[in-house]
Amino acid sequence: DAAKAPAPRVAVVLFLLKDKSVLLGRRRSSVGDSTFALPGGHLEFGESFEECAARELREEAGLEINKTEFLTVTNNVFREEPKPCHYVTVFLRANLADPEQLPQNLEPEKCYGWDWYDWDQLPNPLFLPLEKMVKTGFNPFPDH
Ligand code: 8DG
Ligand code: MG
Ligand code: MG
Repeated sequence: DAAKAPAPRVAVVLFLLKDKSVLLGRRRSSVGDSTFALPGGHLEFGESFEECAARELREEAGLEINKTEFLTVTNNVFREEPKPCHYVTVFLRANLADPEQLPQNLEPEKCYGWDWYDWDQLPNPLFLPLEKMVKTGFNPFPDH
């Protein structure tokens, strides 16, 4: 019932673009366990979307980003999860500040590891919010 329902939260996630590929990690989480997802996390009090993305990329993968841009926002209700939750998910894109920099798995309790995946050969299964976007034909690349 409404009294017990948790409030929707804001998540910021990032398409980190490198050539024709994006950075994905396989989740270790009660929400979307084992699925491939973008780096990102919860918006903290007072942060801009860009600040949140930069912080999450540092915390999760040790990466510095630049040219961060807003892409879109989607509404994601996870009703069937053990702990149902609701996210308003803000999608940004960015580039690596240093194209030679390698992702590190700095939160191994939350992620099995980061890797680059060609946009035309994305892995399966994708985390549902990302899967939904891909199915609509969404493409995060600027020259698209
Ligand atoms: P934090 O404590 O670092 O803030 O959070 P986190 O541990 O990094 O949380 P997260 O699960 O990575 O991200 C928060 C929520 O964002 C996640 O539970 C659901 C939502 N979300 C989407 N799409 C994606 C996505 O592609 N990747 C990530 N990481 N989260 C996503 O709706
Ligand atoms: Mg995260
Ligand atoms: Mg995080």
